[in-house]
Amino acid sequence: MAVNEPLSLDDLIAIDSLLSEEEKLIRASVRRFVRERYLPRSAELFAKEQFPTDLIPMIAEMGILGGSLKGYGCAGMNSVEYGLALQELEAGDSGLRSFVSVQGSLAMWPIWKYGSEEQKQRWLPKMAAGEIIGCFGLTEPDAGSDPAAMKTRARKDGDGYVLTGTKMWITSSPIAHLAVVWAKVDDGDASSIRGFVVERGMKGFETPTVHGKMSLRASPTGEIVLNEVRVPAENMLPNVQGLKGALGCLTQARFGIAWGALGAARACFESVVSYARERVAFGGPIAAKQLVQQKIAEMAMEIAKGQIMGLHYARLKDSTGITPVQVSLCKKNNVGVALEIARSARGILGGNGILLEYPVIRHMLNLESVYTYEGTDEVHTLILGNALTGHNAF
Ligand code: TGC
Ligand code: FAD
Repeated sequence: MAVNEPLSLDDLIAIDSLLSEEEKLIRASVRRFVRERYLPRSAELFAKEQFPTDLIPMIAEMGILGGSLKGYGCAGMNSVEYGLALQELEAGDSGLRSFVSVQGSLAMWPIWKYGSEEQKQRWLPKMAAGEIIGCFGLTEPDAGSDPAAMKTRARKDGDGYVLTGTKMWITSSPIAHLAVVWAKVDDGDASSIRGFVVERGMKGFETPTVHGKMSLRASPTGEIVLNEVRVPAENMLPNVQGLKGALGCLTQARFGIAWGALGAARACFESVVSYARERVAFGGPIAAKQLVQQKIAEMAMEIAKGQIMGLHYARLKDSTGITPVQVSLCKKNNVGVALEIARSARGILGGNGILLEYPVIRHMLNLESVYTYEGTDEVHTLILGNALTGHNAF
């Protein structure tokens, strides 16, 4: 029987007709960067738990650090351009995308949104250029899904604050020059929470690395230990108070993750289609077996639905705006399907599926973190449940 050339995912989804030339250009340049600069090293970086800091200048040059922000040396991309860039990065590795998400949405965005003009001028241009690396400290050893329960305290002291506490699971903290840290002021409740820019070199600030992760191994994860760190008042973000400050940053980052995760899913899909066309069992390529085709068809279907959802909400974000609940829908759906796709692809590769030689197990393990961070799958389910029923089930 004749064997045809396979239809590409891009052609199936046919999203290009809905994209501008600039959007396609950004996608192409990030895709090229990932293929040429990241993928040849991806397995080794994962195996050795290394983040490629040497690539930071090139990432900055593409305009993706704080890419969706306007002014202060940032590229001012629209949400589709930014989403496509993150998707291409995550087709390389979730750790690469995480680095960019944290820098842009969790470290630069709060300074851009809640900071004084002086703070913006001081930090943002250098962060966009990749000369200053930031991280975001919200989670604590005993407060992850429920950040309102944080124990970190900022005690008012003269014209500054003294910060004490421990933040856990902090992406990029081991390599960061500054940390946006959220703390309750004095003995206040969640309504007293403020954001502080804590700089490396401040006495009592340490960022020990978390070792032994089996996921996001190419992303440097650490703690932030604050031992009576004196932070001047001019390092406090003046324009927000309460948990909504930190949660506002998460809304930005979650949106990017919803796009990014589909990049990892696409990489798994492409790997598995080419493998299935070559791998022979019972006298023929496994691509010709109905059960394998069912899995491949379902993968493509879920990626297509996720892409269309992402595109819709990105356009909406740039026109009328989107709500945190809509962002939860996107994050939960796209990360959930990406993880299922990676697991299914792993199965199609058989024994080879557990080798780092193929990208699938790396993506699968990475997506386990993506499923948990930025609001676990359950947290987003309950956010949606609350919105749709009016009953808070937390
Ligand atoms: P709740 O009473 O619901 O809200 C407190 C205030 O915040 C407002 N708000 C939001 N604002 C902006 N964006 C959102 N997504 C918001 N969600 C809530 C809300 O309107 C309220 O404002 P106001 O003016 O009335 O004070 O707060 P709650 O304590 O009941 O918690 C709600 C819950 C559970 C949904 C929230 O705590 C939550 O999302 N938990 C998950 C925590 C989380 O996602 N952590 C992520 C840490 S960072 C990370 O993982 C980085 S990974 C690295 C990478 O990105 O690659
Ligand atoms: P918990 O909150 O203890 O949750 C444990 C389980 O209980 C989960 O399945 C959860 O869904 C479930 N659960 C909790 N509450 C409920 C409920 N009410 N109903 C039903 N189920 C519930 N944080 C940062 O601040 N900055 C970072 O840069 C950062 N980077 C990270 C990088 C990695 C690799 C990882 C793994 C995490 C990172 N995090 C970061 C932390 C991440 O956001 C938290 O792990 C996440 O929010 C979950 O918190 P937790 O791990 O404490 O789990």
